[in-house]
Amino acid sequence: MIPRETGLILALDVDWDVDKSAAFLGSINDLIDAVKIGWFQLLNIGPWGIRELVNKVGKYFLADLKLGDVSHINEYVIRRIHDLGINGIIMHSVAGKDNLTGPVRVARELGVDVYLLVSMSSGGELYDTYLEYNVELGVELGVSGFVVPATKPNVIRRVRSMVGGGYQLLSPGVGAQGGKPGCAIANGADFEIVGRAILTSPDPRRTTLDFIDLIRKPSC
Ligand code: O7M
Repeated sequence: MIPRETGLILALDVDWDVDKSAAFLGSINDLIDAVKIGWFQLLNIGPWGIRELVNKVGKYFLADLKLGDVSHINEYVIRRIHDLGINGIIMHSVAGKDNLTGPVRVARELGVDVYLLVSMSSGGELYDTYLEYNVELGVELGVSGFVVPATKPNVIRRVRSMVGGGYQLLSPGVGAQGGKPGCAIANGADFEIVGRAILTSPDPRRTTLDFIDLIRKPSC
């Protein structure tokens, strides 16, 4: 599980090198609970760059690969993610039970948290049609939590009411995509995921502090 202090996860969607990323994270390290990395890092600094970044920063790292392949490929990716020192991974629930059961078990054995994507901040109409099925599947598999969009507060409320308090709900779509800071948490999320609103700010630390202020007194 992601240790919760501020309730804020940074989506590090940047093509920066390791040193620039580490310096940026150092400037807001005390304000965020986790760093979400993904294709930007994989395609720009590569696995060994990611490993170096993880070692330098000393924070909870979440790999957002939206993994959704067949079982043996998913398992391979999870093992490699674990080798890089990453703590959690995001998987697509639409991959279905047969493709998720083994990988979630492997992740649990390795101590890697799995967060299941069950709805998307834009589009994702098939996801929303099968929301209940996917959430029940995640509970049955024993995932750590779910990704639920800040742009769809009713979905956050529905998922929270289904799973109770034992699962972490991570909510992207805050800021640049229109989600109001604090609103996802007011509706039942544990963490709000923010990328561009912080990354493109002229004063990222100030902006991060502003987000935290709003998250601390959650409202819509
Ligand atoms: O704050 P932004 O809009 O700059 O970035 C949003 C981040 O959240 C970005 O990293 C996306 O990949 C991610 N995200 C969504 O925007 N929408 C979704 O439905 C799901 C995610 C996500 O985090 O999935 C795990």
